[in-house]
Amino acid sequence: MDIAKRFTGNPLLTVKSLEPAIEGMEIACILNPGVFRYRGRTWLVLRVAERPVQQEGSVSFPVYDENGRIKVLSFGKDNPELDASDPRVINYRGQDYLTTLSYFRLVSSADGVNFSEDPAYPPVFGQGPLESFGIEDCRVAKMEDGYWLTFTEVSPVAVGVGLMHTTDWKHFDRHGMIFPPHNKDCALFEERINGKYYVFHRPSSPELGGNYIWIAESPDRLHWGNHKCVATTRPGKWDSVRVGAGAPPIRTEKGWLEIYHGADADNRYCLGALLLDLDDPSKVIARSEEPIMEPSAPYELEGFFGNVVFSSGHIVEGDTITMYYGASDEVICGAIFSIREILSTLL
Ligand code: MAN
Repeated sequence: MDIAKRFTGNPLLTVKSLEPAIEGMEIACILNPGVFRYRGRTWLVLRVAERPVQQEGSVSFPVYDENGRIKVLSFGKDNPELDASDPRVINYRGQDYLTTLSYFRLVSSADGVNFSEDPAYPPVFGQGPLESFGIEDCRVAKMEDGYWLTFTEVSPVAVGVGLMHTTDWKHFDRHGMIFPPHNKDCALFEERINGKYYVFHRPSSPELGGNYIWIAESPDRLHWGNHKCVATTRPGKWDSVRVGAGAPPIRTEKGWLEIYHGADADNRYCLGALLLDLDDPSKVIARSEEPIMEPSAPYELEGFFGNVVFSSGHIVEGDTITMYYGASDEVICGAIFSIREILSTLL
């Protein structure tokens, strides 16, 4: 049952809401934000995806070269060695490329609905060879020593998880790749449990296993071990092909509540919930049988990559989760959930 109360003003941000940050490009999508409170305002770390205005008959997209400069690659659509059947990724002669280059933009709001950009907080771009196809889908964990960002790093050799730390959102300490390929959907717990840091992550094991949610622990957030699988895909269900964690989990009386995404073979992305033991979050207490949110609004059904609701951030106040989510891989929307109501679907 879909129990999300969508904002009436959805979508809150579209490709028209910002100017492109890379010269000569247009914004193709704004999606999957990390969310946090800072200086009395609600902030979103947007994933902005840019590419050149597309010409008839070819597909062109930007990448960083070895000197960190943007270069544009272009392939003719009639080229028999090109597979451009997915709007997000193409394959040419066995090599995968992304059709857009993603980076992060910060916007903030006093009312949680109207967001604007402040030039004092410039965009954050990928750096170095492991981010030459961009950075994506940031999760923000607010901890006692500042904000910790986990995000996807993409390059010709890997899709993996990167880590950054900031206290002022102007200077970032980059800690490199914490989970090597293939891995994404990484969400830190915002507090330690029995002295240890915890994280959800999503390795992919194509031969044996699949795209499952794992948990790991660490003494310092840089070195992770004691990995355990907490949620697999479920044949015949809405989360039959891919599952991945969303925002940092929420501490509730009943356990850690994690809203995760699940996709089926048609690439339809819905949201469900996991409830995990407060003292040992590798123990799953309950899991949604049915989605708590599924694509239904027009902006969730049609877009750059339709039939997608994808969450990587929210604000929690008492019983209320205010979630900001990516719809159709193209726009940013808002929705409200009640924690009590989610728990009642689980227990
Ligand atoms: C998938 C999608 C894309 C993303 C790539 C690389 O294909 O999630 O949006 O760019 O993976 O992470």
